[in-house]
Parts: sequence; C-alpha cells; structure tokens
Amino acid sequence: MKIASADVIVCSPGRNFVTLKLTTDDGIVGYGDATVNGRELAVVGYLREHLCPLLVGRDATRINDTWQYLYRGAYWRRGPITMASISAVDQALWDVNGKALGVPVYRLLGGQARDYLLTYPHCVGQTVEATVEAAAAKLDEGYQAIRVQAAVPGLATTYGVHVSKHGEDAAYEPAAGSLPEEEEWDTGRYLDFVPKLIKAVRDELGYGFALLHDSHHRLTPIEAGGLGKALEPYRMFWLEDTTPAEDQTAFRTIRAHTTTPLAVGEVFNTVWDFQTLITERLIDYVRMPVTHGGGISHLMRVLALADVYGVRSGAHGPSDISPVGMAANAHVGWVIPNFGIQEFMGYPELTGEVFKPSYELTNGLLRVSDAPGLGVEVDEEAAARYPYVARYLPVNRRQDGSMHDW
Ligand code: CS2
Ligand code: MG
Repeated sequence: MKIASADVIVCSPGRNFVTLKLTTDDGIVGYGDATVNGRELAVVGYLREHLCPLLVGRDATRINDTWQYLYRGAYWRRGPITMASISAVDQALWDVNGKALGVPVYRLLGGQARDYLLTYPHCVGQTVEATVEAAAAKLDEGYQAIRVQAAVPGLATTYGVHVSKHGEDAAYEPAAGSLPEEEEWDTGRYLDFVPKLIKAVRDELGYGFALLHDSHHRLTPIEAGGLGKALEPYRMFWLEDTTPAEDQTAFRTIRAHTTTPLAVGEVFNTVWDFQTLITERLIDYVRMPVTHGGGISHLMRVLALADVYGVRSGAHGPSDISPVGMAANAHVGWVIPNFGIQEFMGYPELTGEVFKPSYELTNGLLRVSDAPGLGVEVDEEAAARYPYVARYLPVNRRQDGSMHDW
C-alpha cells in the first residue's frame, strides 16, 4: 500500500482548520489535523512545499519509519510548525492503516482500556455570580469536571472570558481580518481575585466534581507557588500553565511551595519539552495534544514516560484543534494506562458541516466509536465553501503598556 497523493485542505467553518489528506494507491483516504491557531499558513507551507513531495510513493504501512524519516531526516527539528506537520502525517497514516484493516485506530494501539473519557468544558462569566451560574448549568448537564475563568475586576479584558454576540464562550475565536486584539493584564488583581472565585464555586456548588483553572502562562514561579498554595483548600483537579512554558526549571520553585496539582504543555511539541518536568516529578498532567505533539506515535511515547513517574494525560482540546485531532486524542486516551482527563471545549455549529466525527460526547463523557481508522469524515465540498480567513490570537499588555505573555 503506497501513498499516491498528499493534499492539504484549508478551511474556515467557524474557525480555521488545516487538514492533511493522504490517499493510497488502493484508494484509501486518511486525514490528519495540523491546525496551529493564528499561524495556519506556516503549517500549510511546511506541508505542501516540504513534506508532501516526500510522501508520495512511500509505503503507507511504515508509520514508524515515516515518522523517523521526517523527524530525524530534517536537520531543523522540533518546533510547533514542524511537529504539527509531522503529526498530521502520522495521524493520517494511522487513519489509513485502520481503514485498510477495517479496525478503529485504538485496536492498532493495543485495544480499549476504559469505558469512557472524562472531559471538561469551559465555564466563564463576567462576574463571580455569573461564573458560578455557568458552572452550575454544566454540572446540571451531567459534567463531572469543569474549568472556570471569570473577568478580573478592574481589568478591561481577561483571558478566557469573552461572551460573544451569541452569548457563548468564544474566547479563542479572534476577529477576522484584523490585527491582534490588545488585552490588559495586572498580576496583582488576578492573584487577589482567583482564590475568591474558586472559593465561591466550592462554597456554592460543593466538592463533588473536578475543578480546573488556567493561568495561561502569566505568573512568575513564586507567584505561581503562592497561588497554588492559596487554592489548596479548594482541592483543585489542576492549575494549568502558571508560568511561561519555555522554562521547565520554574516548576522546581512552584512544586516546592504547593501541593495543588499542576498541568502544562499545550504549547509543547516533543518529549524533550517534558524531560525535566516528568523525570523530576514536577508536574501531574501532560497537556500536549496529538495535533501539536508529533502525532499519535510521539504522544504515546511521551505518555509512556509520564506513566513511569505517575504523571497522567490531560490533552488540550480547544476548538482550534479540529475534530480529526480531537478523535486522535480520544483514541490515545482510550488505550493508555495513565489517562487523566480530556478538554472538550466544543465547536462552532459550522464546523460540523465539514467535519463529521463518530465519537460521542454524552453527559461530559467521551466515547470513541468502532468506525475504522480515526472515524472522522471530512466533507471537502463543504470545506470549499468556507475559505481561510486571516485571524490572530490576542496579545497582552500590562497597564504600563509593556508586553506580557498571552
Ligand atoms: C487554552 C487554549 O484551552 C485552553 O486551555 O489555553 O484555548 C488556547 O488559548 C488556545 O487553544 C490557543 O490557540
Ligand atoms: Mg490552556
């Protein structure tokens, strides 16, 4: 079974997605997600100009060799663009091989290890009361885990809190065709506010569910340690991305000051980003998803290392990871011993016109289907109706005008 063609589909049904399509000489089609939010066309260029020509004619059954060829064979290794591109090839090859054998990908990965995947949605509000209300509504729907973010009093904008004209959480759907929105940040106000928000959620709704919060890389190590400590009474499931993610050693300081569980890695792309964090037991959850982490093959290796050190999975699952990437996350979660949780932010309605996943989300529990491969169909005619739209993520400035991490 040889790869006969490699094509890149770029579409924007509600938001931008980059999808690699591999077709074999016997007509089997496999898909892989390569979406890098706000830098989509860089991945398109990497795939179209540099990887697709290498793929045509290759043996589609040699997933491992192709991975090594693309990773070791490139002098310039790692980085989000390279690894999302390699990931898309890897996902598409697993999809092709599942379809060729008539089995879901999870069967090729060793088979089912659990009956469902616990997921968490986003609960946001402009006030503490509105956030508690949003959280209560999700718990009423049956969710057993929730992430809460609320507007910080005194700041014009807050990460993760954006109520669109439709009233939904559209925090990560940047305005089309414009320059990045500028958000405002003040660490002191944030640190004063978050323990109050989390306390209100526990006081009002109790402890019978997993509670998560995301700091989006905005704190120093000692500020993060202090926040983790302040949140200890509220038994968080995790505190996410406290410090800028480049610095693995920052977690030594954070860990020394708090027992609040820590999650990091949604912007990581290889096992090397986790080497210190995992082997020194500095984190509890790996946020790296299949799409940005070199594919199913590479994420499985990272999670095998994590398992040795008692670290579990918690894959990134925002709406900028396509349903193909979400399905790939789900197949990995289905088979590994150390599954923790899966983020499932949900998708704009239009996305469903292009991507038809067969996984099912019921009462916050995600189940993969027995459809061959990854189990996601892509309607290319529908994709053609929604061309790419230039969109940036926001940037962040402190009140004195200087840049801060977003
Ligand atoms: C966020 C992301 O889901 C999360 O935890 O941190 O939504 C992130 O901001 C976006 O995916 C960026 O593309
Ligand atoms: Mg995050």
